[in-house]
Amino acid sequence: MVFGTLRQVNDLRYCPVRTHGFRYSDSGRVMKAKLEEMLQVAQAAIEQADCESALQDVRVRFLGKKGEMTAIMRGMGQLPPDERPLVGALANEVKQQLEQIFDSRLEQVRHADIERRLEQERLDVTLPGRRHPRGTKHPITLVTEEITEIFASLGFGVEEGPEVEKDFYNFEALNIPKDHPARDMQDTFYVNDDVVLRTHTSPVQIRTMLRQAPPVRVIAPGTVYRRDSDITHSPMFHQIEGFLVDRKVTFGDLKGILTTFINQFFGRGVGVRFRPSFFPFTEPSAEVDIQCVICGGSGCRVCKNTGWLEILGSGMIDPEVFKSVEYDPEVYSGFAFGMGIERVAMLKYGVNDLRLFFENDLRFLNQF
Ligand code: 2NL
Repeated sequence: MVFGTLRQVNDLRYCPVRTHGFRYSDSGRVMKAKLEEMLQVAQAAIEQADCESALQDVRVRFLGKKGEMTAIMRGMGQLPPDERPLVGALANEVKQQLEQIFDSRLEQVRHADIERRLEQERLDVTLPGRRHPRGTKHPITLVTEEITEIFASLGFGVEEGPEVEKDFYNFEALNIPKDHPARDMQDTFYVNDDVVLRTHTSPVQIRTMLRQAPPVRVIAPGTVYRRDSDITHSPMFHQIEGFLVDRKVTFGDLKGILTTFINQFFGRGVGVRFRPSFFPFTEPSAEVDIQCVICGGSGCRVCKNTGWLEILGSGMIDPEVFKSVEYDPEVYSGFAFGMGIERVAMLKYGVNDLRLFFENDLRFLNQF
């Protein structure tokens, strides 16, 4: 009986010399006393330890490899041989008792810790949930969608195509001659001699015409690239082009469709004018202005005091383009147009700096 024996052993004052009916030598008595004292001190330390790590420290201090128990047991060699088994047994009992006290204290401490955490970290299931922040659509996306919707309501489909494009689709098929400045290294990003980053979404329309016979009406929104970077130009920007081809399409159809679009997008009653212009892929060509949305036409910084803002390029598709896609210019005619989405978005929302669209500043983006 471990406890019985120890209680006897502990009671040194009343039984200083004899234990288990055995008379110890001086060195045996010293070791026995040391073991008993250690038991007392360790017991007190275990009681005081109030967390798991403090408890582990106490264990190391008394029972660890370099601990007090080991130190005491070094005295074994000095004992008379017949005392060694007795002192060894006593040491084992002390160790076992310590371990038992230690384990029960460990359980207490762990239990107390769980209780404390249950109290402190109580989950309040009645609290409202944390909302995930919701993004908003980028203004360029919003404007692209709005323009697409308007043309969809006029019967136009939507086509997309590659941003890395062959010279043929981006330039050659559009009647842009070899010596045209747009083809210059200064203006276009070349991947190699024959491959460019598309400078407009016209190649999407060329691909569409090569794929399907008239009648077609399609718009092509997308990202385009030009070697241009200053306050009003970004090397990456967005464009929507559109075209319609059928028998007997006239400039009147062009004016009707584009005026309808402008009235829906900028509001009914805004002034519209068509100005003669030139593009290699249309003939005749026209630039389309609207009355300045900032000053209403009286003249300001934005319209450079003209009262008008250019928002579209357009024209009747050049017969040379029809030849590239094997449409018969004697049978078919059509119009095409193109606009920069950033410019239209700036006018619609009164944004005065193009760079705001690409800086990803949430204070700007959250306004849309
Ligand atoms: C502008 C001018 C324009 C076109 C784009 C086009 C496309 C094909 C055939 C003929 Cl496939 N034309 N596109 C026509 C006229 C003007 O854009 O100022 N864009 C920002």
